[in-house]
Amino acid sequence: MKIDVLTIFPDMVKPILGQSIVGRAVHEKKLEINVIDFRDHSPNKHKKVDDTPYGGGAGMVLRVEPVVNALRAIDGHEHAHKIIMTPQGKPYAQADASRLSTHDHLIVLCGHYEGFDERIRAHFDEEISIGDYVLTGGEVAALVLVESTVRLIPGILNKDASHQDDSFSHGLLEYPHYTRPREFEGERVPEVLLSGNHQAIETWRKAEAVKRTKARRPDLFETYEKAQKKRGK
Ligand code: 6GU
Repeated sequence: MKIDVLTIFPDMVKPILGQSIVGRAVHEKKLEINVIDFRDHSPNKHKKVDDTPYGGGAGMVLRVEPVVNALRAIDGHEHAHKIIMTPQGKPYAQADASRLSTHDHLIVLCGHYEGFDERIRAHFDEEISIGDYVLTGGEVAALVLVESTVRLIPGILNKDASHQDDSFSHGLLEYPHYTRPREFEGERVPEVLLSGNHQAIETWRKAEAVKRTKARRPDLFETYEKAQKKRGK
């Protein structure tokens, strides 16, 4: 997969993408990430990318030319899936990460300022928000999108199966995990996990996942139950 991130703050995203699973995937050439400063594509001699809004009002608006020029300079941009990060976008969820992980080429625009010129929208395929709160720009949101998407590409995680158990992938939160020591300050690891009985362990983990989801995320639990009923369980 190739991902191009369009931003005016490349240093907000570059160092993060060099770390951990994403960094390793890039290093192993399983993934190509380019961080593009679209300020370099401003037609303005001062490289300005924003301007005051027509009709007046507070704040600045991102101009259309730097963004569209930067977009057109990307190799293969015609066939790429193009996304704008904005609080006005579709609320992001695991199913979106899964869907995006199947694309060969993503282009991700980080929005900024009070807003962007409305004519930018027509050049992109979808708009995504990572939640109902306001960030100063789309950079952190783009990192969320990239990290959650990249880890789902086959061959990127250590074990191919390690995201099969993820919270959300089956509609349940994950079961509790334990490692050594067996006892810490009087708190013991549940006996069943030491039993070596794989059937009993699986049953316990499933029950704990259900209990935890019911308590913490009744919204997810309701969706899960409905899906189970539909499947005749
Ligand atoms: Cl994608 N951008 C900004 N600026 N704020 C957000 C967001 C995106 N998602 C949630 N809040």
